[in-house]
Amino acid sequence: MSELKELRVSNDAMTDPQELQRRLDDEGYLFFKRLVAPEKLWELRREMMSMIQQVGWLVAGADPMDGIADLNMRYTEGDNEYSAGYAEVYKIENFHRSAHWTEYMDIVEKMVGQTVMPHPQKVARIWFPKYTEHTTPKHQDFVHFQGSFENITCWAPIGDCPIELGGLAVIPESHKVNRALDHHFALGAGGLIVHEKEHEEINPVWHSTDYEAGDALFFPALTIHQALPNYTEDKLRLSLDNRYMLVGDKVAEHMLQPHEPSLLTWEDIYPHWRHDDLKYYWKEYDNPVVERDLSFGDKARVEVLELARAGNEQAVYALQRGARNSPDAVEPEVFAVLDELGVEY
Ligand SMILES: O=C(O)CCC(=O)C(=O)O
Ligand SMILES: [Fe+2]
Repeated sequence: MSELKELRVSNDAMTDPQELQRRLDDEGYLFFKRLVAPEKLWELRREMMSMIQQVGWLVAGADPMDGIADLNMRYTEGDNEYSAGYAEVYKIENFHRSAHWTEYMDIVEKMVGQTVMPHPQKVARIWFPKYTEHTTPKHQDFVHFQGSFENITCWAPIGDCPIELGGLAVIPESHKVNRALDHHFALGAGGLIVHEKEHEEINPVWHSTDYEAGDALFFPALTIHQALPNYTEDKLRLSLDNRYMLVGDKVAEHMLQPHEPSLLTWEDIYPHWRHDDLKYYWKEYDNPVVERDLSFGDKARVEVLELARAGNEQAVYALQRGARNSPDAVEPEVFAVLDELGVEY
């Protein structure tokens, strides 16, 4: 990325819903400094990082708040080892509850001018340093989370997140393409990348910032964004990315389930909670559930095979990882290509 510009801060418009709606329509994102009291994020960080230390991903004996990664353990979504650790973090009640904090809910309601609710599926990202080829690639959230273009993503670091720790970057106004764009295979989280330069109507100027605890970035489902690489020597990046939907709007079936890399069901999660109010809270709402559109992933699965055959290293790695981690779920062709290439798995 050649140059990063600063995100525009919208705290000045926080009490002016019409201005928020205008900026969201016009710029395709809203960014707030200290939307939530930092202490709330620090408390959540202590709980989540302590669990991350317990699963062995942080240096033993160090203060968990510092998030110092054990560099022998570098995992990402798609690795079984990632799933094992993520599952423990995913059971934390306060992590799920944070998406329901009134600070987030109120501001989303103001920016869309309607009643909203968080998707049942909550997402945390635990990003290892020196693992930059797995960074979340450029994409539109619609290809993953689907349901409705009206969904709003909230990305928030759990702690401070300076540029080098790998926060989120967006292309302002990219939502104006007004459609889900073609995405291609990529190695990073989510596995799908969009090439913004293929679309003349997009001005590919990336914006980000040195995030601080309590800051929050919001954007609709079509805004192109990516994570920046975690270039730190040894620090884990910990962040929330949750999605809000209009009450009564469509929701894709998979968003009613826990985030897939956790490999958990709600029945695995709920026994670890102290309160009942958020268990199956969405069942009180009458949101039409729509089938998941598998075409985005299917297209990338064809592409990755072609790329691997042509010797693309990232594609070969992706196939190898699939064959190793979920041998029962991958197509026979994956094994055929790996065998053809003489690659072990
Ligand atoms: O945090 C990341 O690495 C990815 C976040 C993202 O794509 C999102 O918030 O939608
Ligand atoms: Fe995203």
